[in-house]
Amino acid sequence: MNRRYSLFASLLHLLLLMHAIACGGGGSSSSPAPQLTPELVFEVPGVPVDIAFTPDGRLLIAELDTGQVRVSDGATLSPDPLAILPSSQTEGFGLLGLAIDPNFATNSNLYVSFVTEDDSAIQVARLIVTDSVATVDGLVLDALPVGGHSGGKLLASSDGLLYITTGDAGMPALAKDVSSFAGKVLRMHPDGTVPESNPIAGSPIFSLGFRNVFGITERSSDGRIFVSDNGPDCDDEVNILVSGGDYGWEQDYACGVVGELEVPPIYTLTPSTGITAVRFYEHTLHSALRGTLLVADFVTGSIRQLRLSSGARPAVLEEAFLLEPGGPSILDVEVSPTGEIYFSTLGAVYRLVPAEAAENLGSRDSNP
Ligand SMILES: [Ca+2]
Ligand SMILES: [Ca+2]
Repeated sequence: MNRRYSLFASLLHLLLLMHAIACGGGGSSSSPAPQLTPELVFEVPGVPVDIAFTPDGRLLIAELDTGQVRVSDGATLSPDPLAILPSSQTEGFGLLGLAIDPNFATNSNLYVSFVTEDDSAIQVARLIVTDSVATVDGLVLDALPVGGHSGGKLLASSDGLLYITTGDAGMPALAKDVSSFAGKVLRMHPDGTVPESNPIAGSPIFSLGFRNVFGITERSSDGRIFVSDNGPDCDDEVNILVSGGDYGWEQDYACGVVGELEVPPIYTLTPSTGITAVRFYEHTLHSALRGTLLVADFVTGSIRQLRLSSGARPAVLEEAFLLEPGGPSILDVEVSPTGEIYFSTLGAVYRLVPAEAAENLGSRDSNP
């Protein structure tokens, strides 16, 4: 347990320190009584840093510390991994992210990102998943920079392209440097070639000026992509992703200041809480949530729900807590094909269930 909790120690330490010294608030959250409550689905032996559903309802789990891609039917965890990536054993490195191809039903493609065993780089690989095993089919990208901020989150978008987030590798000056892949969102064809429509000819770079992007999600209603970025002691951000956009992180960054040529965030949190996941909820199961952006964080263990306006420059219309602060640190949030909200923590996977049903279950248990 100590090892598990120490894996994110540097991030946590920084953010807790910040909390202690911070004054001034972030968003003006309203906090209606939560209608959904967490229910433990299963514990995970490693650190489930990223989770993803296949269209047929399997839940895949990337374990940061073991390099294993695990599989679940959404209720129990299989003891046998789908794959073990040759990834770093250094604390905090390892298997960083995974994403399911939107055409998974026909091509069975899974994408993963991981720090290599010698800690020299991050690789993005394409795998083919069968019932019980996933095998590497090729490399999408190699030689991405490694550091304290490594990003490594993936989005296989409905446009058929793969978006890859990086961190600034601890060197803020690289975030706007187009000769480096640090501090960027990259975009590739899944076969490892660079899309001709990328903003810089021949380069995987799609947008720049990021510190450490852990959250990336697509709004299926209009295909727009949103990313979070983690600020230092200020300015955790949610951003809409635009081709060639500059998101402002740089050496000597000034809190709250957006340069004239930079893309302004649509939402910020100061003091920052370490946003780990953003996910659009577009299913009909929980109709009150439909169209909202779920924003989860590491420090307070909360999930916010933001209702955004449509269009190229969305604004936050409403904000509330779906899951109040005070729970375990959240690493990822996903929506199952049946519309249930799942999230992973440092050692488990939970799902949100109607609070009323949970209470009824509780009272039934206490009155056998
Ligand atoms: Ca995920
Ligand atoms: Ca920014």
